[in-house]
Amino acid sequence: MSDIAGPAATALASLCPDDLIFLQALPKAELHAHLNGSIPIKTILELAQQYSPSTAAQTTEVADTLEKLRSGVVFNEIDDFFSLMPAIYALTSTPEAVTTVTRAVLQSFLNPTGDGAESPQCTYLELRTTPRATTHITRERYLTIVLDEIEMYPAIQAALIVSVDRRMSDLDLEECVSLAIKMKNRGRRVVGVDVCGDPRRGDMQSFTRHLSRAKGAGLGLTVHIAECTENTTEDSLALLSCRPDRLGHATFLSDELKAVFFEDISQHYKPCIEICLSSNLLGKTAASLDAHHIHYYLKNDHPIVICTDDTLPFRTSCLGEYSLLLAQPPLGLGLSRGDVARVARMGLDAAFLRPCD
Ligand code: 6MZ
Repeated sequence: MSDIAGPAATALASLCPDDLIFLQALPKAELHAHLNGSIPIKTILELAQQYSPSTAAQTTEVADTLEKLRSGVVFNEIDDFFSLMPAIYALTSTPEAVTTVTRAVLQSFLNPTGDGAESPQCTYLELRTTPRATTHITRERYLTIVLDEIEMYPAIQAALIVSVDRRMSDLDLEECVSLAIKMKNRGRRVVGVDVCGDPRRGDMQSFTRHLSRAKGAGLGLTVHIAECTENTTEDSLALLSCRPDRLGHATFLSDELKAVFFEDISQHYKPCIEICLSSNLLGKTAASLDAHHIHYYLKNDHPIVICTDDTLPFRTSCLGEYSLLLAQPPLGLGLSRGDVARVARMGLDAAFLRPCD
């Protein structure tokens, strides 16, 4: 079996063989996966062997991060996640490394898993990444490299979402959104824009004109929203004012906002919610499966899609996340196979590039 651990692995291990076969055969869309958070551990360790750090501090940071990733990161606060990124970025800053990680991530999602099943983790992948300029590459080159790898797969299998980070300046946002639009207009497989990054940072009001421009250019829009308790109503309102097609997490979206936006049928607004169960459980934004906001969306027949977020630190897989739906409580939600199939269908329907278009 693949190298997953934690709640997803426990749920997976509890399934009977028939349930496992059912889940493996189920067509699934992975619509919320961050490229640099989804690097297979084997690949990141290989990159570390070729890495020549420029300072002693960098050597220590990379070694510490790799040790955490190897043994299982303990998440007590949000910084336990975001502090992993500098070392991962240090290892993935050259064009060659970007090619290597993109290829490895695509293979891990789209090629047969090698666990005895012929099926890949998912049938369709919208991979997202933040265009990153380093001393070795420009943002445009970064995106070109990622797209070159994505486009090795048929359009029905893989596409790119360009992420912008909540910490970005107006100028950086302008550049990233322009690049996304330019690539799309050139026929490259960019299908959407995402807002991600440390949820405690940034002024989302100043993002809206950029996000609206992306939407106006025909790109899908998804935003991380109400991911932590520090996110204010104003923050969520600014993001919702752009009417994103999908919402990432939406963990702490207030009942009031849900009622105004989703339950008022005159709004005609049902953005698909990207649900990342292991990420929320391990990151401690959800106290338990029982307390998870997925219940609200299931009860209200609101579209959701089941996603992995960052398979590297959260040590999960698409199969693992779907196991959390099917496994009996307390290991999983105990949904029926019919309901799990219905959830998977909702995910496929929420893709920016409809796999069956
Ligand atoms: C917010 C997240 C995230 O873009 O370099 N990222 N942003 N919440 C999350 N939940 C845990 N997980 C990942 O991938 C890494 C970047 O994705 C965002 C962060 O900005 C992180 O730096 P890329 O491919």
